[in-house]
Amino acid sequence: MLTKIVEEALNEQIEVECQSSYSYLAMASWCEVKGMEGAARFFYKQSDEERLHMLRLFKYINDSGGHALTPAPDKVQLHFKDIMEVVDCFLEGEVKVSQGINKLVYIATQEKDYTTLNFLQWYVEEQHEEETLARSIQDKIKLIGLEANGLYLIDKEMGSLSGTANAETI
Ligand code: OFO
Repeated sequence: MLTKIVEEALNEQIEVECQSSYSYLAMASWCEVKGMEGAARFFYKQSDEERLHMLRLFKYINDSGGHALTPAPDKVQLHFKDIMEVVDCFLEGEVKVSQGINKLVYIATQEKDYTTLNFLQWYVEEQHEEETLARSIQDKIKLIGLEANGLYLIDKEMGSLSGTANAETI
């Protein structure tokens, strides 16, 4: 059984994951219209994953006697200067999600809710992987540069990342 405090905190995280899903959808669309099909595939997949992270929280809250609340996302950034800005925003988004997860872990600890703490471990690991991924893409873009050939390589690289990542289910 969840305490009200934990339930509210989990619902706040639903909002964060939902917001990420919409942000990445906008990034995917921007990449697609710029002809970067590989990067678009990458962000469509990231967007889907964030939705699954949100649904995982829905299921957990409802199965634990709480009520998962469907969020209304805020407006997201639709236009970007270049692919570097997109990836910078991606990393920023992941850092924000990690902060939310860390806050949740803190609250669950304060509330002595060990079941929720256990549930959150998956998110802790996931966030570590996602931040690492975003930083590695940032590093590669810096290395390759944004000239014509560079853009082609970055797109190819990001497309291959979307193909190799594990499929997730809730
Ligand atoms: Fe769910 O935010 Fe990253 O993966």
